[in-house]
Amino acid sequence: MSIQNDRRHLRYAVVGAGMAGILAAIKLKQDGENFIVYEKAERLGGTWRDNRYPGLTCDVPAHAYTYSFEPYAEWQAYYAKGEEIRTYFELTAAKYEVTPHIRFGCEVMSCVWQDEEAVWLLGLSTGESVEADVVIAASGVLHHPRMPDIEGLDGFAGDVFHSARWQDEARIDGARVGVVGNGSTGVQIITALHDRAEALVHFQRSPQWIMPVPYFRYSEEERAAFRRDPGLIDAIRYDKEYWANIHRFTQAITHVDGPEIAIIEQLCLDNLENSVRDPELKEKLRPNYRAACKRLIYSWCYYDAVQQPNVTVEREGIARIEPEGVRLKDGRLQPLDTLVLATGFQADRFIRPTQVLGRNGLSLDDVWSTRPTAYYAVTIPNFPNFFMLNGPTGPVGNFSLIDIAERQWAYVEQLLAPLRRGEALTVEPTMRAHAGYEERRVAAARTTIFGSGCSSWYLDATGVPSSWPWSYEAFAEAMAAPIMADYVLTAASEPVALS
Ligand code: NA7
Repeated sequence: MSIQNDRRHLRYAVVGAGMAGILAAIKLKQDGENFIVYEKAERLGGTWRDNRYPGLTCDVPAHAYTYSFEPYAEWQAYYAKGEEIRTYFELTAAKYEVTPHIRFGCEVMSCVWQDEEAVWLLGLSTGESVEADVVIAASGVLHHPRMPDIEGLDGFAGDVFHSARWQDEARIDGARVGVVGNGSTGVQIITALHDRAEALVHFQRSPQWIMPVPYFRYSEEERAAFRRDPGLIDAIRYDKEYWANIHRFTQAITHVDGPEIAIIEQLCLDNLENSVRDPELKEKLRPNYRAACKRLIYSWCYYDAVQQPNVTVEREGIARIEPEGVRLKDGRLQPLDTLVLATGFQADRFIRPTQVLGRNGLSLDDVWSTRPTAYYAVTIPNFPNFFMLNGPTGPVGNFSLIDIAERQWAYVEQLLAPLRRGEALTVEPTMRAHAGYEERRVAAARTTIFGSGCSSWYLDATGVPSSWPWSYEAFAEAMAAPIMADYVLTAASEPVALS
């Protein structure tokens, strides 16, 4: 750490060059800070680099899923395609000149806090060890594919792969394609493939509620107007109705007997009742849990897709995979050329498998043995100068994770301020503050719609919803001003007792 102009210049290690890592890099660059972004892959973009399946669409309106400081006139439609989003991040990183700060093909294998020097020692996949005063963990949430444990998977004669590992050479056009899983991914793939495959089978272990949403394309005239006047984009991003919807949505999640969730349930039910003609198919598609318990699926065309003559919804359980297709529990075989596993992700990983050791060698794996947790989703006691963007217990739902990461960055900056001013060496929350936060959070989380009786990646290993359980306004308020009394600032490098 060096002191220049009465201001300490810290060395920052940003882990991950996805949406949140690029955000951190831009902010650090603008502040004239010394930082390196470590990215294990050869390209930036995180989830938007890894996921390339046909139909990939962000279900947050495009102009809201955009950095607030970098409005984008080029979105083609109300909901952006994955490829456009990837391009947006690449253009934005280049424009703000952060791409040269990214070390591609360089995975952070370990982060070990050095008590004496008050620095983080990072072990890299290149074999190097580098020091950093501050670690920004921007490693994403859903990035480790969850492969299903289905007998015979390895023996399938056709192409089989996880949705986040799309194989361009796989047989799709004119082929018999099966998709296992009907989260947002499986649903989007079905809507994109029904007019390409000869036969398409959607294997559903549990049906999903489908929220009908508007979809429209922006015309070239509209995009030209956005280019001329970014205020028009702001009008969409800060549209009162959009934010009223966010408010209503969080009210719905957090008040399971309230009018807002009743409206969502009715919209989903009406969608099913009015869109699906065949009574047998309608019953197959009817969930037996409450809408929004699993992450709500937004789609304007899924029910159309599954009613095409070449599409089959298969609710019968999968007995095993055989070389020629999927054998169902009732003995039938669905013959397939290609099998896509849209079976989700290990949602409890966060920065792991990177080994993170805090004060006195305390391991993050041990701290997270019950469930991943962080004080207000950003910091962890005994892990000084370690900040997470989109970390555990933050809002996950049908929200813009960009907006969430920007608010979290504003929070982090306030915690960094005393370090940057040279008034402190380290900052971390007290154990008492974190324990109190987590106790309140778990109690509230149990009462949310996510805990109303369904399986989903929102639940931790103990069955408790893992996300922010209060309103979005409460999250925005919390991020606007850290409770500094809940933090310990140390001027010395000695380990501190955190009460
Ligand atoms: P999700 O939402 O976790 O969905 C995974 C789907 O895969 C879900 O329908 C699961 O059924 C199904 N699944 C998982 N394992 C199996 C096995 N073994 N057999 C059959 N079916 C299985 O993942 P997505 O990729 O769709 O979406 C992840 C997030 O990405 C999404 O929420 C957005 O934030 C973007 P289940 O419901 O558990 O019965």
